[in-house]
Amino acid sequence: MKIALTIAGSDPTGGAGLQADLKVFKAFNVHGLSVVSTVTAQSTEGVDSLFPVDRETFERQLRILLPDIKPDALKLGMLYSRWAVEIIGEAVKEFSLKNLVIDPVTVSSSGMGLVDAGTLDSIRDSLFPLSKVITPNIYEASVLSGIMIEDRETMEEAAKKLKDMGPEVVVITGGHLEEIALDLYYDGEFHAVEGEKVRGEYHGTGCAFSAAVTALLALGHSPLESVRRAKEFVGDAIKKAYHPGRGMGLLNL
Ligand code: PXL
Repeated sequence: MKIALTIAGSDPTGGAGLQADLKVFKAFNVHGLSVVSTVTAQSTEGVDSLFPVDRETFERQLRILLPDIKPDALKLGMLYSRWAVEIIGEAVKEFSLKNLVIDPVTVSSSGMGLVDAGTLDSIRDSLFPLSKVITPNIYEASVLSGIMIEDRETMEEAAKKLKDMGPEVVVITGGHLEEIALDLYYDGEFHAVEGEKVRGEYHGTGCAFSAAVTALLALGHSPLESVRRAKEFVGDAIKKAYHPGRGMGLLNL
């Protein structure tokens, strides 16, 4: 069985974070490993508070796990702390980890900041060069590239600039231009990855998408095929979404 690792935050609702990632891995019949960076207290109505694990707790999880099991792919979700970035960079090199997918999480869908000062810059500077695929949404891509994305042209400009920072593939998600949900894929050439536009706000779509890309890379698919299939997977999960609480809908993963 292929193996994927998520390094991410815990979301008690099960809609995002490492809980969602593990469900997605399972949906692709990939064994899931998880290392927790931060515990969140949240409901479907929003994130209440964040409790980053301490440095030793974080580092030890990786140091004990990785000599035993080597994942075929891994994804980074919410890291919060800047030191977590250093520890991951060292581990990726030391254990020659391949197929690194980075979801540069910045804020929750409810608007809560999910990164400490400097963490995003550090992810860009030290982890983008080690990565296979990065999956920023339009907001994250704008922050990381310094280019305010307003249309297809600025989206392409930002994708080029992000690719120059080191990843093999840049996927900017959530381009709601006209009636389709357009994701822009760039590996030196542009590919539009289209999906049906579904109205409404769903919790955890970014997590589920990057987890699906990770699972598909672990299974040996090309990055473009992985992104196309991941987009279809998330589209289906949105169509079957449910509302178990008082707030946002959760994907049916
Ligand atoms: O969707 C971003 C995200 C990632 N990880 C965790 C989260 C959220 C959003 O709330 O809670 C743990």
